[in-house]
Amino acid sequence: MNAAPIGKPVRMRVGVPAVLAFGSNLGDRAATIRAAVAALNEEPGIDVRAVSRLYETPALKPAGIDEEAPAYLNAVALVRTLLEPLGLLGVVNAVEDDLGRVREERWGDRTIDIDIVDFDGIMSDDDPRIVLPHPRVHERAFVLVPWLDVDPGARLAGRGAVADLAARATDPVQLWEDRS
Ligand code: PH2
Ligand code: MG
Ligand code: MG
Repeated sequence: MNAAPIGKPVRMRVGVPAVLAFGSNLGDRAATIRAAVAALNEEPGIDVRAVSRLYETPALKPAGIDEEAPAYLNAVALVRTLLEPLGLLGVVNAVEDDLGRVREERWGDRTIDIDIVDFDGIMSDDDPRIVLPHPRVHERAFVLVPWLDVDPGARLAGRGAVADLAARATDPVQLWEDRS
C-alpha cells in the first residue's frame, strides 16, 4: 500500500532537474518571489526541491549597472519537472503574467522575472524562444551566487563549475535581510 495522498505526488520520483532564477525590482519584491515559487510548486508536473536565500543586487542594464534604478532581489530554485522545456516556459510565463509582469523595454524594471537557467543540462539554441542554458547567466553573480546556496557543486552546461564562474563574476551581490 502506498500511503501518499491522492493527487500530486509528495515527491516527484521521475522527471528531470531544472534550475530557475527569480528577479524582482518593483513592489514587495520578497513577497512576489515567494508567491512565484509557491505558484510553480502548485503546478502539476513541477516540484520545487530547494529555494535559495534572497540577495539584493543593483539593476544591471544593457549599459551596465544602473544605481538609479530600483535594486533587485534575486533567488534561485531547484525543481524537478515532468514538462518539456517549452511546457515549463509556458508555465513560467503564465506565473509572471499572474504576478503583474508588464513586458515593455528590454531589461526594464519588473515585478517578477523567472528565467530557466538550466534544463537537465541541455545545450540548445535551435529555438529562439528558449536558449539553454540561459545565455548570460555564466557571468551573472546575481544568479550564480544564489545557485551555489542550494547546490554548491553545481555545474553549468558548457561553462564548468558554478563556483568558478561566481568567483569571476563582478556584479555585486549582497545577502538580503528581511527587516519587515
Ligand atoms: N535581470 C535582468 C536585467 N538586470 N539586474 C539584476 N540585478 N537582477 C536581475 O534579475 C536582472 C538584472 C534581465 O532579466
Ligand atoms: Mg532575466
Ligand atoms: Mg526573463
